[in-house]
Amino acid sequence: MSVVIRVGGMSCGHCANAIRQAVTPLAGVERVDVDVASGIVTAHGDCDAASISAAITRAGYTPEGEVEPAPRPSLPMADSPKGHCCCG
Ligand SMILES: [Cu+2]
Repeated sequence: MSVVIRVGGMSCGHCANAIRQAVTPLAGVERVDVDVASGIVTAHGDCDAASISAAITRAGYTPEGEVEPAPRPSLPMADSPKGHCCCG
């Protein structure tokens, strides 16, 4: 069982690390994948979307809702989104 959440505000590897560190300690989470390019955070394990969203919010990012854990087409690299970034 995985939880896949779209997250706004991520723009670099530091953002990915911040989210990974926020979500990994949660109960039931075994592994966290962060895809900055497509703005997708996947938490693997027996975990729930609400607590993961809360942790993402605490880390300073914006959970934008759960998405289906389906394989996705590779997206072209978008311009770096403006907005929150831990490293400016
Ligand atoms: Cu960043």
